[in-house]
Amino acid sequence: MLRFVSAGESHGQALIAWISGLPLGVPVDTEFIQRELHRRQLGYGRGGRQRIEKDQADILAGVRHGKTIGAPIAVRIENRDWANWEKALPVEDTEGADSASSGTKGTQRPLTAPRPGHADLAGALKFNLHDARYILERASARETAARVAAGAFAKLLLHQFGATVLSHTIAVGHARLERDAEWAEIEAVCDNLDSPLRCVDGETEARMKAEVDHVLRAGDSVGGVFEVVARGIPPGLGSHAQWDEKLDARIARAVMSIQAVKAVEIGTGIANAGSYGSEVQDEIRYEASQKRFDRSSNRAGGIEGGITNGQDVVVRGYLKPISTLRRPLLTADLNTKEAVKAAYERSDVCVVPAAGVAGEAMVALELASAFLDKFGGDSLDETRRNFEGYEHQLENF
Ligand code: EPS
Repeated sequence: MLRFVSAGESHGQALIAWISGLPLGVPVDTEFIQRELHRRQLGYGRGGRQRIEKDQADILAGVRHGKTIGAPIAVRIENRDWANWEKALPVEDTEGADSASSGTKGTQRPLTAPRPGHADLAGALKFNLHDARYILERASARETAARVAAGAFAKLLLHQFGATVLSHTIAVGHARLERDAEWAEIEAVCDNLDSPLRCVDGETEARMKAEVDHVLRAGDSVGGVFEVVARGIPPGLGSHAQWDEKLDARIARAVMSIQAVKAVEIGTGIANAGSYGSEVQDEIRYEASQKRFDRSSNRAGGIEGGITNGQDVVVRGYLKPISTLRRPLLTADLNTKEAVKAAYERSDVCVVPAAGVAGEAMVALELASAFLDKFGGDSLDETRRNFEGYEHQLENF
C-alpha cells in the first residue's frame, strides 16, 4: 500500500514528507525531485516568501545507492524563513511565547482577526485557541512543498512504466483558455520555467497576467483552474466494485485536499452535466494496428466506472482566491468579539500555477497507489513482471 503523510509548519524548521510502500529498486533521480520543487515555487503573483525559500529535498531515509530500498522514505525540506521565526515559534516553552494557548501577547506573532475563508476561525474554535497562529501555520499552503516531494517519488515509479503526469493553467480569474491543449503544448509549458502562469496560449496568458495585475493593484486576490493530465496510464487501474476503490473518487479527494481547492472535475464533467448523452460519451473503436481500443474524444477524462480506460487521465482543480487580502474584509476579533478588519500577512495573490504542480503530485500519488494495488511487487523487478504479464493479456484480448 502506498501511503504519504506530511509534517511541518509554514514558519517552523522544516517540512517533512514520509512515503511508504514504494517497491525496492526504483531509481531516484534527485535532480528531478529538485526540479519539481523548483517548479512549485514559480508563477506570476507569488509573494515575498518565495524570494526567501529555495526548496531542496534532503532525503533522510529509504534511498541508498540511488535507489529505493523498500523501506519508508523520509524527505526534509528546510524553511529558510525559520531564521526569522525562531523566537516566535520556539520548540521549548520560553517566557513570553505563550499567546496561542492563553491569548496573551508574547514574543509570538498572534493572529486574532480571523480571515474569512481561511482555517483561522474554524481551527481556533475547534482547539479552543484565542490566537489562530498554530492553525494557520499548519493550514498554510507551504505544506504543498512536502506533497510535491512525495509526488516526485510517485512520478519516478510511474516513469518506469511509461506514464507521465503534467499540468497547465486553464483559468485565472475571468481569463480562461477556450480551447483544448495539445500534449506537446503541455509538455512545453512544463519545460519552460520562465512561463509566468503556465498557460499554453500566449494571448490567454496575457489576459491572465492582467487579472493578477488588477488584484495586485486592488489589494485583492484571484483564483482559477489548473488541469492535470496523465498520459501512458494503462486501462484497469482503480475499481468499479466498491465506492472507496473508485479511482475518480480517490483522485477527487486527493486534489480537493490541496489548500484553496474547492471543486474537482474529471474530464469535462461540469459541461457534461448540461449536455445530452450522445454529446458526452466517447465512442469506442478498435485500432487493429496498435491492438488497442481507442476513442476520438476524452470527455470522460480517462476514467469510466472508477476504472482507467487507457485514455489520458484528465483532472481539473478549481481554486478559490486566496483568503489573505491586503485590503481585508470584516471579521470579528477572537478575544474582544468586536468588528475589525481581518489580519493581513505577507501573501501570494495568485497561486494557480503552483497549485497545478501540487495537483500533479496528488494525482501521481493516487495513480501510483492504484498502480501498485493492481501490480504489487516488493521489488521493481517483480512489479515489472506483473505489469508485463498484464500487457501480454491486453495484447491478446
Ligand atoms: C501561505 C502564506 C505565504 C505563502 C505560503 C502560503 O507564506 P508567508 O506568510 O510566509 O509569506 O508564501 O506559501 C509558501 C510559503 C510556499 O512555499 O508555497 C499561506 O498562508 O497559505
